[in-house]
Amino acid sequence: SDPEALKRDAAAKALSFVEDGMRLGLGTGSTAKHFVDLLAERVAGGLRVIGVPTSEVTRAQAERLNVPLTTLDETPELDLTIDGADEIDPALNLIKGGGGALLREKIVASASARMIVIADASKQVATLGRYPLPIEVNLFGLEATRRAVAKVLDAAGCPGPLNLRKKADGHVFVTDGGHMILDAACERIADPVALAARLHAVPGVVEHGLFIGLASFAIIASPGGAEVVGR
Ligand code: DER
Repeated sequence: SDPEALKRDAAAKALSFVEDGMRLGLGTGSTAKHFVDLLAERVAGGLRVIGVPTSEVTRAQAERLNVPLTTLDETPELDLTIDGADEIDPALNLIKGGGGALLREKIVASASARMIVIADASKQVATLGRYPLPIEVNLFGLEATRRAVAKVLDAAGCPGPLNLRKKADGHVFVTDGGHMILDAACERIADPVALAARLHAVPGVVEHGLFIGLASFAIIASPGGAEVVGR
């Protein structure tokens, strides 16, 4: 079946884990979009939930669909975050950030008791890294940060290149948080845990797309149906 149908299947299965009264993290991306669509239908039917959106795009969608929203300041502890991923390895470590929302996504996932990843089977990999690793960086001293990040990536065996993300119109992409994103071509990341720590140690790096130990389980959709994949 077509990829959108698979994404919708995974989103529908994730909805079965949502209970009345839950405080939810609302993910970003095309798969999470299906989840918010389906959640809104349940809210219209009387389901009582509140959600913290992980991006301005998801906020706008939720507002348009009348999904009640809150902020992480008002609701610092969430019950469940549902979000997509660009890559999922067997330990449920993720690469995220293809949609540029990784900073709020990681903050919201970290504030949640559980995080469910929803994806079609194309996201499952044996080793992370074929998908370019997004690294969110502060504008101040961008070139110095870029050099420092390049050194860390070299040491981790990522050959590069390290590209500043641009929008379709050629202008530099700026995140909801006002930062820029460097996308690192690694091919394969032998030790995601070590790379995650080394990137955080670089001043100027705000966040990166390696989500280590945050996903509780994944819901993977394939033509045979959506199945739960544990850690
Ligand atoms: O940008 C993100 O982090 C998205 O969640 C991404 O990881 C998955 O987006 P997709 O569901 O559109 O593939």
